[in-house]
Amino acid sequence: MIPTTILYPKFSHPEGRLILTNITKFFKASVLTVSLSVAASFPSYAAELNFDQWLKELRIEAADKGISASIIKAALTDIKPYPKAIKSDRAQPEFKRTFVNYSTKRLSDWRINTGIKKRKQHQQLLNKVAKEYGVQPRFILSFWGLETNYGSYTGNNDIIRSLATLAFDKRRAAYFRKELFNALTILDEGHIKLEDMKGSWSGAMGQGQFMPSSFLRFAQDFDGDGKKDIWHNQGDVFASIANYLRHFGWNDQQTWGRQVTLPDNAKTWLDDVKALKPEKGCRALRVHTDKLTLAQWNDLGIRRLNTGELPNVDLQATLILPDGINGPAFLTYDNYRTILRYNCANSYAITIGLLADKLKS
Ligand SMILES: [Ca+2]
Repeated sequence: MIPTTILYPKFSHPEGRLILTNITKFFKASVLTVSLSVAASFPSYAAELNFDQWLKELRIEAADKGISASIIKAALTDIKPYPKAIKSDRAQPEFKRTFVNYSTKRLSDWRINTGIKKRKQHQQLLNKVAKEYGVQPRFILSFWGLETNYGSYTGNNDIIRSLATLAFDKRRAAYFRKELFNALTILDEGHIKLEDMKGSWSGAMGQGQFMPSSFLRFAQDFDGDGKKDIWHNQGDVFASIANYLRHFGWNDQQTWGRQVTLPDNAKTWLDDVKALKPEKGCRALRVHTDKLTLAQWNDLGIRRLNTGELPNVDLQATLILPDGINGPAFLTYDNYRTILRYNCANSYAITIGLLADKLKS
């Protein structure tokens, strides 16, 4: 069975939530502004006619942008909108489930055991990438495992067709139009063949689920064959994930955070440590506390899961209670912020950390 995480891989890129929010808004708005028959049977015949006209204009703009004629002809002719790209947002498990449900499902025995096998299988390559980019192998494995089940499911949607559908759709047209041109640039540079350029319905591609803009900024050609092949080449996949994390400040001398236990009196001081001025950045941080040192957390009675005192190291951490005060508690370090750059969701980021812990050699 395919886990839900890969049925909805749009969350696996940084802009995912924003896209969802906007598409959700679109659907809410569409009930009021578009006739029900059109909304239910998108694309309508009229919409298809409009789409063809729109595509024609897009081809002209692509040529203006310097995309080669052969790519324009191959990629932007005879395509139809993808109803799936619009429909796929309708059921979103991450909004309905608690952190514990989300995380338990993803931290399956299969995912952990496969991760351990993959770590052994790719040990040399992982170590090489880890050294060059400064990201521990277990974190590269964790993103790979959570995003695409270690590359075994990267999405079967034609990227150009998906992006064209979403660029044609009014709601986030500008964003997806840019991503569409980015995708054409990737084709033009010869990294992947058109027929192999597959991914999520929202345009996230390859084993690390990069949006085209992320590809152009961060994808790596680790094996030096001239192609950044994040679909098939293991070195390119690992290096691209690591390069993304490095760019957003990963520190391989630290971990992500840890699960902790709260003292019985936590309720009495929780309000005092609530973030008055939440950190800038993704909104998942708004539900974290202020940053305190581990020594300060220790003084407040926070302990490791095994009830021992917190490590005596000079680190700052925020506390996050993803399911409230009666659920699990986590202290998170700077690398946690980097994980959120991949996908701005606490459930996701904590699960990445917990899976990485399980994949430690
Ligand atoms: Ca390569």
